[in-house]
Amino acid sequence: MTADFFDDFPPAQSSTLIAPGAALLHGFARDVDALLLTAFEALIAHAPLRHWVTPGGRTMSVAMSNCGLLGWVSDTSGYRYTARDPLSGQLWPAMPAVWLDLAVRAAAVVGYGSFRPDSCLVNAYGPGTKLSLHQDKDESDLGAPIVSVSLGLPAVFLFGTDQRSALLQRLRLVHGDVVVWGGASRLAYHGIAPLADGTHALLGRRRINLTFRQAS
Ligand code: MD3
Ligand code: FE
Repeated sequence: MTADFFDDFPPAQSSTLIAPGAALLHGFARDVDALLLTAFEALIAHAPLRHWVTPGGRTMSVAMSNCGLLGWVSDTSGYRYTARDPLSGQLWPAMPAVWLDLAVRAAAVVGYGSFRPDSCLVNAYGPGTKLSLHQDKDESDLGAPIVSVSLGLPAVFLFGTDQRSALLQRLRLVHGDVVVWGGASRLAYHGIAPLADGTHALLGRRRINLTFRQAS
């Protein structure tokens, strides 16, 4: 068996229903990974990755940036979406066409043909970085799904239900995986376990996650 065989496994089209309303599209982003990364480097040159402070006063271990009409920001006064990057005072960079196209195609595969994200939150993880259990509910239309794209090192994604106390499922997300979170999963509590160290061929010791949202 050669390495070439495994390069195409699992097939890009395969998908798994991981929770009611949540579909994992295995490797859906893999064939455009280099294009996604080129746009990522350009984006962070204009809106650098930074560590927000939570309303509780803790500095997040995930480094973040945004693109699109709105960006997700946090400080001691709360979480919100803003049109401008608080760091520079500039509008967030436009959403790269290759990113938008990928997110729209992924949502359409799962039945959200009218999904048009106006915001993309970029999350960067290094070894040990985690994202604590939370819900995403700062978006105005909770009927719209969120599309997430995983690149680089694998992560263990934790998710439950809309009840914080629910038992958590663990799911490994690898380079190129795309998840569409809609329906009953939209308000599920979720987080990322501390990232295991490793080296990814394209991204090195990093994991990048793109979450596409209809924020307004
Ligand atoms: C389920 N990001 O940015 S992506 C986030 O890998 C976030 O960086 C994680 O949670 C990351 O808010 C997880 C998967 C994800 C994103 C949004 C969701 C799952 C979700 C919203 C609702 C339910
Ligand atoms: Fe989230």
